[in-house]
Amino acid sequence: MTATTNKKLLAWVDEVRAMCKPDHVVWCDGSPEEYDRMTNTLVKGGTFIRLNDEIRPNSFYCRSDPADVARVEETTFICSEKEEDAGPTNNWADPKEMKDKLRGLYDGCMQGRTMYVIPYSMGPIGSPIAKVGIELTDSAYVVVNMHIMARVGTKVLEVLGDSDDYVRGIHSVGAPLKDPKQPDVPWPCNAENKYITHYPETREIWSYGSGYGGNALLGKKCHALRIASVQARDEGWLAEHMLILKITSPEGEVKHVGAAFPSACGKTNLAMMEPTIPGWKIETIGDDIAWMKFGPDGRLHAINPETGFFGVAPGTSMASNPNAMRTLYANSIFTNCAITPDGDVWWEEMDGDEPESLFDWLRRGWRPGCGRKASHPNARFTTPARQCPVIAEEWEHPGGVPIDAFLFGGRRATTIPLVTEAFSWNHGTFLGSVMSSEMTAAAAGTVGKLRRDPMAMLPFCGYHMGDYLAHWINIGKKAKEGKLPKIYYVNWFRKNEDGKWLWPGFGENSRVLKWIFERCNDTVDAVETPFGYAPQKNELDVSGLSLSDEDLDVLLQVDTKTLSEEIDDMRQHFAKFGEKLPAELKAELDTLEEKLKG
Ligand code: SAT
Ligand code: MN
Repeated sequence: MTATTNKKLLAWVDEVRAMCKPDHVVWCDGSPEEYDRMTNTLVKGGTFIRLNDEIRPNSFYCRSDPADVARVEETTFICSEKEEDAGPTNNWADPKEMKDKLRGLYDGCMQGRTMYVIPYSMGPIGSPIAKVGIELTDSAYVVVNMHIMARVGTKVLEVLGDSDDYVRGIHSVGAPLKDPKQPDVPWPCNAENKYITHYPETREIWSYGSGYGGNALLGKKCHALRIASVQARDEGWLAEHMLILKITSPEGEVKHVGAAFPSACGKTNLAMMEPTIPGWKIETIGDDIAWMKFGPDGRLHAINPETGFFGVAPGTSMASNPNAMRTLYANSIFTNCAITPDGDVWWEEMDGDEPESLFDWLRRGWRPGCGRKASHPNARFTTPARQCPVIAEEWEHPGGVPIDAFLFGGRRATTIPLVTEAFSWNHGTFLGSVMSSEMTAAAAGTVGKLRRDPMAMLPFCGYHMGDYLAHWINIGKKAKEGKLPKIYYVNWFRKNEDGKWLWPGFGENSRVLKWIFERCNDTVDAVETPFGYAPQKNELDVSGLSLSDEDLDVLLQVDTKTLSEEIDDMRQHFAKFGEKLPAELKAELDTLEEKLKG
């Protein structure tokens, strides 16, 4: 019995079944019983290890194939009808050719496996900002992760009804079990043939070969960013790689902030931060993705389309992010960290002493000082947002929350100051368009290399980046006077000449949020620099911090010399967008260059 009479949906599922030839088709109902049944199956099959129920209740440990540990950007494609619509920063392939190639790979690719039909809603079911997707997958790991990350199951089919308005996703690990006697492996994948492909015009996603993270949990980056960014452009809203947080002042005044940082640059930490300044409160709405539409009040209102956090485990601790640690106390899935002899998980920089011995993410024995990392740097936890002790009460509000400020930032050891405020919407769009970061392990590639990553959307924008920037400029034109969020550029990662962090970061970032809050209320002055308005030294609250005066100077300073040296690189970055580069952004770059010449 299927829970829908949607003829087109049934026909599509049947078509994919005929192509992939699974042994069974199962429609996911999204129930807790289904979750238990499937986690038990994953334990029996050797993919999951149940963690010690007394330490980490109802939680599971998982190790991926070492050849499948992160998003693969080289084989992620935007298959728009026209190549120019994918733009210079995306891989493009002709949709027909790509589909022909994938049909070849998909042919019989689910033999010996079950094809699960996962109806999901990104955003509260029935919210005017939410969207439905259907993911067909042969990975039980994907099903249980999707249970945590999105609203899944029969209730989604009910709201969908007979509508055609949903994103169609096909996912296969690409590892058929052709011989019934062939034993399965704990982490099936097809390491040599990974394809993450998107068809923006037809709102489709075809993914093959990888079972990891954003490659496989199609609701996340594939749908909520790459496909949704195209829908957002068409329909006049924003789909962004942003956390959403709520900040309450000691006087009880509330503001909401959206912040874009590249993967593994601390979005989860900022979203759940425990402020160190007395009287201020920070609560979480989302840690990765924001969908925003203009509300009846003319302001941008944001929802978190997800229901869970797929966060980087190493480095997460009671010191760096206590609220994440409290969230993942139970009912969570841990992938590619280490496991202790008493059946708990461990990763680098977790609290307390290093365990005397454990098993690392590659199944080898591990001891402190052995010279190897116990967990993969992109090891992840999947944990329910509702368990977060600082989740804001309005986090599932169908209308979203009004956004007061946007933050852009990345990892920059030099040049970029702690915080600057954009002069205007266009200037803020400019700052976002040239934002840059040292690369992390979240994507396969060179860690530490500097790349310009506009609005942290470089790997996630489903269309031409020049058109995307123009969409930002247009949002500015469309908005009513005074209704748009103010824009800030931040950098927590500045280092001194000895390579030491200058800013303590984590909960201390609340000091910067406080300044931003006060700027939004116009209750604090700022100094004008070529890069934007910077805090006056005595107006950033650093009371109680052991921060030398010189270090604070360096942190707040706009280093005109090193910034001038980047102008050429910014021009080259812009040159890629050709005629699609909005004139407003070129003008901002010219102005910056002039100002830096002083
Ligand atoms: O693997 S994900 O794309 O979900 C994580 C990330 O890169 O942000
Ligand atoms: Mn992300």
